[in-house]
Amino acid sequence: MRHVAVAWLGLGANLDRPADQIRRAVDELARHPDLRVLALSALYRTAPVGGPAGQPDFCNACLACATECDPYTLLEIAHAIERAHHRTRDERWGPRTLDIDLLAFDDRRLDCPRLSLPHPRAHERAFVLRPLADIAPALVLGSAGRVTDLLAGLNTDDIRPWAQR
Ligand code: PH2
Ligand code: MG
Ligand code: MG
Repeated sequence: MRHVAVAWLGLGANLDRPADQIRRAVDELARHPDLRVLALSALYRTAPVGGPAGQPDFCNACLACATECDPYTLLEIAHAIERAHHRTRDERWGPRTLDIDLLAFDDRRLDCPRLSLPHPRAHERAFVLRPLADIAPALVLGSAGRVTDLLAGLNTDDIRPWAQR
């Protein structure tokens, strides 16, 4: 039997009804034959970090899934779903209909141009750690440490439940 890995994904959107983009992406991941969704966080409204001034708030969430795929295949699945949501890559950290990032994959460490694991900025981003803490509080992100410990050191004033304005 092949190894079943657990992968943690971060989802973000701030264009074209962001929460609908996230909910549809979760459905698409759940329907994918090579993935089994294990857990989904709440949806959060988060202030944009980086990118152009004045871009809309993001909807962010995190999801855990089991898969027999390797990390590169999972990344390709994520990119295919982004493309189906008309994701364009015009500007770094600019507004987008859907972003799906691989945050961690078992306890694998990878550092290559296409993919780094754990995600190299996840440990410093409250918009990633707040939803991730819903589903994987004890997850260790490489040498950065445990999700809840990392989150405790960050300002979360700009992170609210999605429905609350
Ligand atoms: N994603 C980024 C850059 N900035 N800010 C928020 N609040 N949420 C995101 O998902 C996000 C961001 C790059 O992927
Ligand atoms: Mg991202
Ligand atoms: Mg991305």
